[in-house]
Amino acid sequence: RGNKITTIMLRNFRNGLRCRKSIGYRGLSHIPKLHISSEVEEAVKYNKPVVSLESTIITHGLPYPENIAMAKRVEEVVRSYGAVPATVAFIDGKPTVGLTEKEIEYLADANGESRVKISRRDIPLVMSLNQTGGTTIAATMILSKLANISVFATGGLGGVHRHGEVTMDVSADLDELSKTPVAVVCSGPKSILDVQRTMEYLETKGVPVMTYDDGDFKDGPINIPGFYTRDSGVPSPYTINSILTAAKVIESGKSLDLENGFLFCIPPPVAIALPSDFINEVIKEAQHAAQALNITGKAVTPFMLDFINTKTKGESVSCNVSFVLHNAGIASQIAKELSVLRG
Ligand code: PSU
Ligand code: MN
Repeated sequence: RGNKITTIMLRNFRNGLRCRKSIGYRGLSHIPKLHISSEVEEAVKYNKPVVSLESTIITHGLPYPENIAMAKRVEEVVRSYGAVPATVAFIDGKPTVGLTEKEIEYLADANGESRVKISRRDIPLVMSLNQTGGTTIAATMILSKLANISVFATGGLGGVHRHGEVTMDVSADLDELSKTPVAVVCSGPKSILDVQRTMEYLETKGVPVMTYDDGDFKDGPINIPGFYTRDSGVPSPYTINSILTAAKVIESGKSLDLENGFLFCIPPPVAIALPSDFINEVIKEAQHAAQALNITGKAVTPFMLDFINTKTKGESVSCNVSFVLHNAGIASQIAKELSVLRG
């Protein structure tokens, strides 16, 4: 009897070994690898200007079909400036830098399938489960860095939410800016957030925040834009008035291997900015609705944006699209200036 048990134990032990070996081998070969499109890879290799673009705005920030139109137009804008666009996302688990048009359509038109909102913490799960989704600013910065892309354009930054000192809802975008050397060109944190605390947090984390002076500000100190509006009421730590300065800031950080990113806030052009009183009222309503419905965590921003879109009868969405296109133009110019500096 003893012998029989020993034989069984031995067999189980051998099976276990075999099993573990095969799981290890198959497991590794099934982990999706980083994919960089050949166009983007070439451009980076030969120091041509490249601008990366996020995709949570496609999957969760804008409604269909405006999302798909925006995703294509923003790439055209980047190209019109002579830079190469690199839209970033996870496609069936694969981290992808430089989506094809088909991939953009697949991402934007979910057709009832779920699309994940992917920030830093979500990445390993999305890869292991072969999920498809849009990358937040944080996740887009991570993949941009892996692809050696220095400049990234988008609409609104995540930040410290209102009452964040109680809820601790602070976007992972802010921590990413402290540890990943990519320049984010955006319209500032949306005024659905606590802009003052967002700035405090970024200061603590060592992130340079600069507002671009487009020449249309009245006299006086320049404030951070409030995304929909030119003025959030919160002072901007720095103001820059040239593309060259922006490029020099990025290169200065790189020359000392500072690991942090950079935040360039581009005020919305005067002609398309929304009046503060109007939008602030809508934001307050959106916030009350979110609280009443107990919306928390990563669902907060998409909920608020959707609510604001309905309340403004689509005006917030068309503003959002215009700002992204405008920011992409400025980011492309910064990327071009960087190529010259590095040339
Ligand atoms: N703010 C917007 N539109 C957006 C986002 C933020 O006005 O689409 C997206 C961006 O991708 C940003 C992310 O990185 O939401 C932040 O989400 P969270 O607060 O859950 O980190
Ligand atoms: Mn959050």
